[in-house]
Amino acid sequence: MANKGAPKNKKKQQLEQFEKDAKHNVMTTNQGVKVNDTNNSLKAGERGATLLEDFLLREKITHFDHERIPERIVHARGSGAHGYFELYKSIKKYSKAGIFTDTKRKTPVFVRFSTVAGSKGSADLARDVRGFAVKFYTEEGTWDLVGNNMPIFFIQDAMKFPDLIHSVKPEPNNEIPQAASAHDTFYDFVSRSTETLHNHIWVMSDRAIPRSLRMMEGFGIHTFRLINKEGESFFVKFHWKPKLGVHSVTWDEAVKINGADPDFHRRDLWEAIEAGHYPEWELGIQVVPQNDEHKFEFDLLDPTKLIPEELVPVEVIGKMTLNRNPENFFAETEQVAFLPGHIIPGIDFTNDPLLQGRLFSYRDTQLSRLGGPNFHQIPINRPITETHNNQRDGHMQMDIPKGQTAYFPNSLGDGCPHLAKMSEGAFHSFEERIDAKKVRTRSESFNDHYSQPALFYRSLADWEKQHIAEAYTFELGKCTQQGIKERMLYQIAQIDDDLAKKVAEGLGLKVPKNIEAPINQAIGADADVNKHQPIKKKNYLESDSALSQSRTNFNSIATRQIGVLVADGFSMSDYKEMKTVLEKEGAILKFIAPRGGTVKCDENMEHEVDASIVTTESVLFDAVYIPGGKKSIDVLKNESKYLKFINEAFKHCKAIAAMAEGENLIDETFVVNYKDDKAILINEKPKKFVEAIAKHRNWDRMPVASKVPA
Ligand code: HDE
Repeated sequence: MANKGAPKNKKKQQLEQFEKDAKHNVMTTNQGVKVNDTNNSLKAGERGATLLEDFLLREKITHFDHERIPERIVHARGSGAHGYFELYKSIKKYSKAGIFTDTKRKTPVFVRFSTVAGSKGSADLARDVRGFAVKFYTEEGTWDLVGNNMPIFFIQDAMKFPDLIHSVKPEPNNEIPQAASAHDTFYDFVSRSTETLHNHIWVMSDRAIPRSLRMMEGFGIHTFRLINKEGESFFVKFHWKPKLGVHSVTWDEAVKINGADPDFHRRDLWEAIEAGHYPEWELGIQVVPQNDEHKFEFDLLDPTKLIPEELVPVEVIGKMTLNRNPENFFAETEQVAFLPGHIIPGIDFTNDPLLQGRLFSYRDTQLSRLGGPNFHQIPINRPITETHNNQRDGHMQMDIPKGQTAYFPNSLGDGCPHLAKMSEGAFHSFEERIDAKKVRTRSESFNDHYSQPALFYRSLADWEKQHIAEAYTFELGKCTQQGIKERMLYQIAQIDDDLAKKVAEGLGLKVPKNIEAPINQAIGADADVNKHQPIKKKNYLESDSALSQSRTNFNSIATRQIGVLVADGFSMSDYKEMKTVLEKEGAILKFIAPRGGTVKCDENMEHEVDASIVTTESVLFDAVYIPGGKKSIDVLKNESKYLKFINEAFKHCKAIAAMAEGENLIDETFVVNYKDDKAILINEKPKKFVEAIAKHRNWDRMPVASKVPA
């Protein structure tokens, strides 16, 4: 089946080119010595021992022995892509950064998406936060915006990060569970650290199981500063808004996708880019003038708080497009080093205590991950600007610095490199006035731990709320300690009573009225307990519509995967009519037949099969289409895997369309009420199917769909 711009063609071209190039290349050692046997080691006689002298063997094996570098302690599992950023309009009133003032620029970027808790080889659909790290190679130096797909973080102070991560990682005695938060140590920590509850409820929401990396938002999380030419500072939060909208799968799908295709997100990103469906995000900013710092009910420096868009609207200022896959996963996606400390003139930090700690941690981690202080010389980490300074030597120095001087000031080297003037674009930190005592404490303005999780929950549609209740029930159901579950129930009740009751019912427990204090203290510490207790929930905003996925874009079916269920004898005219309309809208149709190879239509023509029913699963598709054709339907009706395919699509509230005899196949399944279901279309025009797919899911179906035993 010929899909427009299908990945296969490009791949073929690349392979041909590779073969062409390879014809001119002769195998050599790393010293350039030509090699004529890479299969046999050097031996003392045909059946004799291998000789130590064999430098070819030793070079090959030694290199292989050292192929792995330590995986990232967090965000180990990731997928990357190249692209560019374009500015729609200058924001020079806020920032002097070239990328924010020059609308003619196309700034190259490299993006790495990731899960947090799992190892490098873990499955993509773990319930987890997703990393969303962007490296902008700007003309004034590299800027890294190292964010997540949720607008807030779990903790308020960098000091707690190792505790948070140790609690969520596999438990140290048995290294279980992999890439999962549903276990005792995590909830022991969360239930005792109320600042985590906001990010935690986002993790219980559908945001933690995205349909695609291309369909999730990104956030810089911390409040940063923008600095204009006059040296004025504005507080700013950064947002990435996906053009395809924010969409997720259900938990039942996530669990199944992890088995059917653990690389689901990585493959989806790769294939979309190969097919020329370049993912796009708009960059938005929320700007708060310096003088408004204290006008909110929460502290701008507290990374567990978002600024509701109802209070400060997001101004869209530019767009990022990802249009090139890496050539080599290790060299680029694995070796890329993001540092929140990589900033450029026009942007600056705030005193957010989490951000401040990150400014230390990321450089430090690269030293052990990438082996030394020269990691900036690895091609993916090199800035596009020239670099000149007096730093020298170290592990894996790739450059050959010239000259006699490596110090400043000098006269022997003509004073080079000279210091840059402000007028030449030198970086100058914002001169924030500070007059304070040195203290090891936290500001009391950070103590509101319940208002924003409650705001998030209130802002969601009913189906999103139900998913959250199910997620809490699942996660806590996996804990073994009743004390932990009860402490969590108490905390959930501080967010929403009704939610806590639902979860308690699922756990077979009661919501406790009280729990033993203190919660946020190190047990046995002498610090002032009350100072760190969460304060009572406030209600400064009833809801914030930007928080609900029910308000996202539903205007496109581009890149949606449509499973077309066929066997020999399927109706070609039904298929063609649907294909023409769906492909025009950018969807991708895939033939799923009882076997691989080809399948014959009712006009006796052969068509390539994309997947045999035994190699694929319903959860890998966004919608199902069943063309008519009696012979075809008679075969499909008798194959339980097809019935399961349709049942699951129904259970997951997906659009299903059938033509003519296709209805008989639907009759064999658990699909019910389909005459009233807007996303079950029998003998309808393709346009209706397009509309139903664009809605992503028909959540109204949830009450009946949840009863389907698939
Ligand atoms: Fe990270 N984080 N983090 N983090 N983080 C790392 O750096 C750390 C935090 C985020 O694709 C590590 O190079 C500390 C917040 C992303 O390569 C490490 C603290 C946010 C990535 C590290 C935080 C993030 C990382 C591991 C608390 C969202 C992946 C490997 C102070 C704004 C980047 C590495 C990539 C990676 C430390 C908190 C996002 C260990 C100490 C908040 C997207 O340095």
